[in-house]
Amino acid sequence: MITTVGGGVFGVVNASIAVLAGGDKDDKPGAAASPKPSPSDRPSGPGAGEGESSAEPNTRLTDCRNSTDQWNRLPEIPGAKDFAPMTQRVDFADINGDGRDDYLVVDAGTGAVRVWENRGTKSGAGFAWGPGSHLITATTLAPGREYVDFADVDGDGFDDHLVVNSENGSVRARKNHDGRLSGTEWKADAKALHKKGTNPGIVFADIDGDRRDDYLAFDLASGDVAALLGLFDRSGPRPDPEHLAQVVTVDLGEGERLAFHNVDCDSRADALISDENGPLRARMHLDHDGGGGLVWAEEKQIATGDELDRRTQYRDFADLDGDGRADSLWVNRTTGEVTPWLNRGGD
Ligand SMILES: [Ca+2]
Ligand SMILES: [Ca+2]
Ligand SMILES: [Ca+2]
Ligand SMILES: [Ca+2]
Repeated sequence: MITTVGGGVFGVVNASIAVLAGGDKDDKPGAAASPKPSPSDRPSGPGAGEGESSAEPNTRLTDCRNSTDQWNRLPEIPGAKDFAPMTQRVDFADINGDGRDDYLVVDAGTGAVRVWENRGTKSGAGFAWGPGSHLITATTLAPGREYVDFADVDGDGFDDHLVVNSENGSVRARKNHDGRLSGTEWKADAKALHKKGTNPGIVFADIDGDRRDDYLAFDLASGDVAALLGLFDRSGPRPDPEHLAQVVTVDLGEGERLAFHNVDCDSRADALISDENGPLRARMHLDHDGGGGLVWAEEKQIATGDELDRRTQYRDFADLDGDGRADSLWVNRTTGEVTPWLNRGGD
């Protein structure tokens, strides 16, 4: 999933919106514990995968406790051997539906996607990965306008393959069945959010906690985030997705990115503001206000990011251990290597 919107990076990442700017410093989530970045397993392709069930709409995550270790740094995830940074990006999505996001390499030119199944980690050890394999060998993409993303738009627990048009906001979705992509392609225009002349950043996240990833459009100029809730269901595009004109407003500073992921113990996506200099701030999504609006907590820092090297790394998010909370990842732009920080409650 591409998680970031804002500055120049948008379109290359998955569930965040970002405004890139300068800064230097590292990004290390919170007061973090236990570094020991000894090299470990290498990502290698999707395997079978089981498929545990996930949280009920708007309920607390069953295994979620805000323990005291906050962010737990695990050994580095090696990048794919032949990773090509000029044309490829690292992404994470749950392809086999086991709740853990798998490691992907997406080629922006050919649309090819390789996947390495995330086989989990045991008590602080590094993650184990299946062998790399092609999920998709090619996808036709309009150069400069269309890009590949992944999100679970129909709520079945498998992240679906999306082609997003950044110019007009339309989405082509291919449903993921048991780790494979079916032949059926769904299309949604999302016109409600795309007025002529606007070009908002698009990300997908579950804003209402019903397990379906919703369509979010971030307008950098105003800071407003609008949404189409439930653009798809299990049978295809819905004719009347609920339009929320103002989900939340976020004022991004230079070098900051906005992303939406759940980081606490409910199942609703929270707003994450990542500073390239390191700090990570969040506005927790509390609930509906009863009048159709959403309630958000005040912004607070949830990670210091002290050691993030912004020259070589950027921050992304994915749920690597499958507990329902997004973990913080530092991705090396050149090698595709990832430093994972498991979310244990933040700062
Ligand atoms: Ca998985
Ligand atoms: Ca799905
Ligand atoms: Ca949340
Ligand atoms: Ca997690």
